[in-house]
Amino acid sequence: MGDEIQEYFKHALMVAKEAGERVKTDFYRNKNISVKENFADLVTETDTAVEELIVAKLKQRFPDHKFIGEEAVSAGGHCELTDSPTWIIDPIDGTTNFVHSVPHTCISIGLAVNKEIVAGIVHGPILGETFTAVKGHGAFCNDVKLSVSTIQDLKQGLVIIEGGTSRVPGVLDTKIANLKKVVENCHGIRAYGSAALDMCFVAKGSHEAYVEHGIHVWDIAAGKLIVEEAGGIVCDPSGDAVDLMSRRVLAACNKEIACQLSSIITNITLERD
Ligand code: LIP
Repeated sequence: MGDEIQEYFKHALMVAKEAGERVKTDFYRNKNISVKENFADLVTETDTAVEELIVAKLKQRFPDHKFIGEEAVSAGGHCELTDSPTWIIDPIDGTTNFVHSVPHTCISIGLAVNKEIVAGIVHGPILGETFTAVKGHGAFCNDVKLSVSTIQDLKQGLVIIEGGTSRVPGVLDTKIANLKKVVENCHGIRAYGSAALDMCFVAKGSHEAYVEHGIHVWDIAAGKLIVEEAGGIVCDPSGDAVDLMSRRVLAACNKEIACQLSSIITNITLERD
């Protein structure tokens, strides 16, 4: 299986880079924008076109594989993770950034086999950073090996905590309360607007943790492996094992930071993917 995964990964990396060229071209143009769940949940023509491109290229080479793509699911498609090799795709993670021409935007492609992520690619075409991981082979950014931060005290850490796209009052109240607790307990908070890149920043060691409620499996599939292969941990914000379909995640450089962060967070239960 190891050689096969490497082959899948290499092909997907080529496809991600090709898709990145389309994202880069469209980034500097006027965008054709639509809304999904609410006025703050955006999709552009580029999201749809890039997802179609990625799925077509992967399907051509791996016709038996399954797919979970953000825009196909938003349009009513299936979101089912089985034991079959499944490509989990976010064509543009950080769509709001893309719309506003903020460079923190990326293509995220994760490959699950037996429901476990075995390869991950987070390609940021505007930032010029490509994060990759294959299970058991480490995590890299532009071919440089990544290692998480060694800080063990949250009070010395920099934490990423996102607002997300939900505008439901109760959800927002809990998020704001969480934000206050986190800011009271660390060096500072950041929000870059892309879950996949947020996770890669933990993998890179520049941030100690990232926590978010409201994300989807396509936002975190690739990032999960990249964090783990860089030596970090990915769990549920409650501290339990992560459930990729539960719409919430905590990534940290180590168990100590994960526990400290988890102990001050109030959790939100959301409809599963
Ligand atoms: C976005 C995430 C971001 C989160 C938003 C949204 P999209 O993904 O990456 O971190 O805060 O709620 O889910 O929609 O740009 O692919």
